[in-house]
Amino acid sequence: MRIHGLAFSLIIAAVIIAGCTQPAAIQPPQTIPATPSTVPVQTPATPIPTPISQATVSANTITIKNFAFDPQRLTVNTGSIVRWENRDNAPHRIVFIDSAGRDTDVDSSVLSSSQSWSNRFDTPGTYDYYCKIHPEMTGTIIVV
Ligand SMILES: [Cu+2]
Repeated sequence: MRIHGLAFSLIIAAVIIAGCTQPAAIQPPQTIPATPSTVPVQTPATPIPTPISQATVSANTITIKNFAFDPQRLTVNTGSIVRWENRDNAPHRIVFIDSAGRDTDVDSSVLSSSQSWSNRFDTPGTYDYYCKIHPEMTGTIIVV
C-alpha cells in the first residue's frame, strides 16, 4: 500500500504541476476570431511597370560635352523643364526646328562654357533641335 500511495501522490503532484505550468491550455478558444474566412484577402496593388521612356524623366538635364548632347534623345512629361549645360570649352547654341527643318524661335542663344539654358515643354510632341554653331550636333526632346 505504501508504494501505491506514493505513486498516487506522484500522480497528484504531476497533475498539479501540469495544471500550473500550462494554464493557457485551459483557456477557451474564444479569443480566436470566429470567422477568419470572412477577412478579405488583401490583393496587392498591381505594380504599374515604368516604361523605359520615362526612366529618364527625373533627370531633365542634358549635358553638352565633346560636341554632343547627352542624352541625345530625352523623353519628359508635359510641363517639364529641360536644362542644357555646356560642359565643353567651345560655345554652343541650341535651336529647335519645325517639321520642315526650319529654325524656330526656341533658341538658347550662344552658350559659353559652363553656361546653361532651360526651356519648358507644355505640349506633347517630338521636338528636334541642333547646334547652330555645329550643325552636326542634333538632339530630340519627346514630350509625353
Ligand atoms: Cu555646338
